[in-house]
Amino acid sequence: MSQSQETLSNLLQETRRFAPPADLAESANVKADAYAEAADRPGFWARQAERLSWSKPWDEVLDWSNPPFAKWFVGGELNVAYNCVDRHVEAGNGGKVAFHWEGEPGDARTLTYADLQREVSKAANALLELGVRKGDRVAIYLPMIPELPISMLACARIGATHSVVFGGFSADALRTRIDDAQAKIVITSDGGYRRGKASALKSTVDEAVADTPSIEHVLVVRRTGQEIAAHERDVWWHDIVERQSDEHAPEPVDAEHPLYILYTSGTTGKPKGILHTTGGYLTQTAYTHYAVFDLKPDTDVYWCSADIGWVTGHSYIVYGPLANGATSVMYEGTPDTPHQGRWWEIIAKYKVSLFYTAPTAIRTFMKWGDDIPAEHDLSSLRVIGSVGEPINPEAYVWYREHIGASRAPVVDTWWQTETGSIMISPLPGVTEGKPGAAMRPLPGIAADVVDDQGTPVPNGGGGFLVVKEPWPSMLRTIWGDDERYVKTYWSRFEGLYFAGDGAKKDDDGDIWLLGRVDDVMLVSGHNISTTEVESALVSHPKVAEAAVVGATDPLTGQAIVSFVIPRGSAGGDVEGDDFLKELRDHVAKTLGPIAKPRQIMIVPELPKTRSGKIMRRLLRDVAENRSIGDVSTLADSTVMDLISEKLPSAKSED
Ligand code: 6R9
Repeated sequence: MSQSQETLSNLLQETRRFAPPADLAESANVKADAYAEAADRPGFWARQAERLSWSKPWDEVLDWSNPPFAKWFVGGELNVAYNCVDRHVEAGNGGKVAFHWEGEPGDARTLTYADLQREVSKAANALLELGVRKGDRVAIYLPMIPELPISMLACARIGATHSVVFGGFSADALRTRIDDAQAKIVITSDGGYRRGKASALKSTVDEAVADTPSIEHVLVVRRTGQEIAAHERDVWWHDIVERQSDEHAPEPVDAEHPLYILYTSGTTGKPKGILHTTGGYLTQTAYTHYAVFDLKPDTDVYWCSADIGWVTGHSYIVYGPLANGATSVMYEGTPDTPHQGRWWEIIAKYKVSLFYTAPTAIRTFMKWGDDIPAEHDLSSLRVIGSVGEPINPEAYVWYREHIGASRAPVVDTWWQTETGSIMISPLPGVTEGKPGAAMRPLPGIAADVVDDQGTPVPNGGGGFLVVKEPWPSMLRTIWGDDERYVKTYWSRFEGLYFAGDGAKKDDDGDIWLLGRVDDVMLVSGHNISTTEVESALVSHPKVAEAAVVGATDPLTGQAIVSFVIPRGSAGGDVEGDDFLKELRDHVAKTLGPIAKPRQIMIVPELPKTRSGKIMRRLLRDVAENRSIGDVSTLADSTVMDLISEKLPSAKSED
């Protein structure tokens, strides 16, 4: 973090506005009065908790007597699987589709709510037979197949706490997570399909559990049929789950019972096991999914393209949509298998109306070209969302035009693994959208932008994004480490949750996210956000993606170094001096001379985490001519070689 007392400079001016379509505004689930209705926050959340079925009502909405350790819906009892599955069957919706599942090779499965009830019950009975009990931890290391949500719900059904580990993580990463949570079993599969090939998972689990004393069994789903090494601790899913009774009475648990642990790597050090509990988490995921996507459960088809291994998948593929009785699409594979129009083909096939994806995917589609989505019928889409990184205004406008037919509102949703659900977002039937802005805290959420001293910045100012009041789906602690929880999130500013992100308020008081504060650059005494410079670069018609870092500079303290991927359609000489000068001038014109990059490197790819976030730390190593640091969390470890090969094309201003 920079040492400057100055807050973030507010450089980007964006004047485009997009009002909600009249029919959507008219019939929206949540209207403008929601903000005023939520002025009494606990009262508001108590009303939202009525969306769920409680087996025992709560006595108190919020206990905040021991901050930052919150208890929501104190004394209440419920079961998450009952709320996500059984109650919809009991209401007569057993025949309704919960998941249209699409495998990468082209196979498909349809699971109704009644199917889900039977499958989850059988899996719950199997877990019990394997000795899993309420309060035990279960590690889940599966590809995007139906057994993944089924396993999560089976855990919730018996009161076990799941820890889903993304299927792309290494044996080492899996082992540390199993050890930290002391998981009793791990659920995996022989393999999964990615980029047209069957890739192994079970062998990674074998390697991980060779040295994890807490693991008693490995439960294995057969997905690809590939060979696996057999061990005594292994149990095939089809052997044990299939012979179970398809009836199981869901076990009510306390509102604060641990639902899951999800590890987030943070920037350095040991991964943090973010703990989410039951009643508050399900209340806020259900409410936000209903409000932000304007879900009409009887007519909408919803698709979130995230992997369930990340929090977005937990909250907006599994828990929020199922609590709301939604019909969802779930897709196993990559967007370009077997061709670059696969996602749009899926949207047309299932007539998806609500779609949720990430800026990294949107920018990739921009790079591949407008003609690809244009070949598919996307007219069913009515709300399209974004999450994971700041969405550059140009990517927002492209998404709106080429995917949303210049009609569907874009909802840019800001939140974190730690917040559990969406915190800042437009409401699609209310908000006049601004490209690049997450806009306002949702009803019931108190977030603000503060300066170094924790004082709210005025409109037009930039600083640190904080949350000022507890919220129902907040993390409760870091698993096994209360002290680290307090230190990491609640000690930078007295009494405030600090999220690690920089943000600004525009002249209307709307919030724009500016990236992680660790990435902020200090140039000639000005704090400049990487996001704004990246957005300026992406606004050039020949640029598809850009990443920006600050590199030590004798003259200015730090200087701006950028890495640019040209659009597929760019044409001409995109490596030559003229083009680089054109880009530098474009940034100077858009943001002012202070933001002009010292150096621009044209690269074929950017280093990203497996959830698609740009890893600026590695680019800083390149920019400062250091040897490149830890690349173990990169999605594709060869990317740094591609970038290093390109280095001779780096041009600097003389
Ligand atoms: C849900 C998720 C959290 C971090 C967060 C921020 C960035 C997420 C964003 C966004 C700008 C948005 N982030 N959504 N930045 N605008 N709409 O991504 O969780 O993986 O824990 O990442 O992602 O930096 O702090 P997680």
